[in-house]
Amino acid sequence: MAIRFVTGNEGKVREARDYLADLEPVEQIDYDYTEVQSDSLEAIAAHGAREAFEELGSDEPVLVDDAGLFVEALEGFPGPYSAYVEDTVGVERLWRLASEEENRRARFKTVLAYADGEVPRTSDETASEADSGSRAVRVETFEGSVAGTLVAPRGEGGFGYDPIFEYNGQTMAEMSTEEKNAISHRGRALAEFAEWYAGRDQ
Ligand code: ITT
Ligand code: NA
Repeated sequence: MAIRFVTGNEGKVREARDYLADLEPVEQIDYDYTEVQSDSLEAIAAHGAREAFEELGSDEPVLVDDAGLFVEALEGFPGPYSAYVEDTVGVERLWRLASEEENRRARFKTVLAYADGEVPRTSDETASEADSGSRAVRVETFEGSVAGTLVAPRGEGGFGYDPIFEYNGQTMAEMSTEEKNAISHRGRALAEFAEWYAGRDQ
């Protein structure tokens, strides 16, 4: 069964497809789930996955990915506001802000939230109760993070903040999708997810 990746970000889909190629096909779905106001990527992603699964109908599972760049010297800014900051001031100006600091360390984090309808029926629930009313939803979350250094923009690959995020001498925009997946926040979260997914319902 295909997994519906609910995101407007094609870069995320490319990475998930590359990573999950042997597991399941990944289909991109454009659905604007409510991004709850929260400092927690996990809360945002879990809420989004539940809502998308409920609203989109069909039994195909959904995946949501909420990510952020946390700059140490800027108290974790832009963190959960990373998409807003990229769209407004942009990556180049965030770099200029960070370049004023002696400490250039930063961390990328992502939370993948997966939702499907496979909830075991509880023992006190009758069959007719289970078949009527709202759908049961199971939500599982998977986290990944990577520590790196902010640098002046380099590289043409990747997306978003990749050109200013350096890991082991290379920016993530200088890496192939496979190289980035091997070390990135998303690659790590995808690894956790793939392991759980392969053993689910056993
Ligand atoms: P969706 O919410 O539709 O999935 P988005 O791009 O808005 O897409 P996020 O809110 O999770 O996604 O993204 C936070 C910001 O971080 C946004 O500006 C992304 O471009 C950026 N970002 C996310 N993952 C990244 C990665 O692996 N490398 C570089 N930048 C990334
Ligand atoms: Na977003």
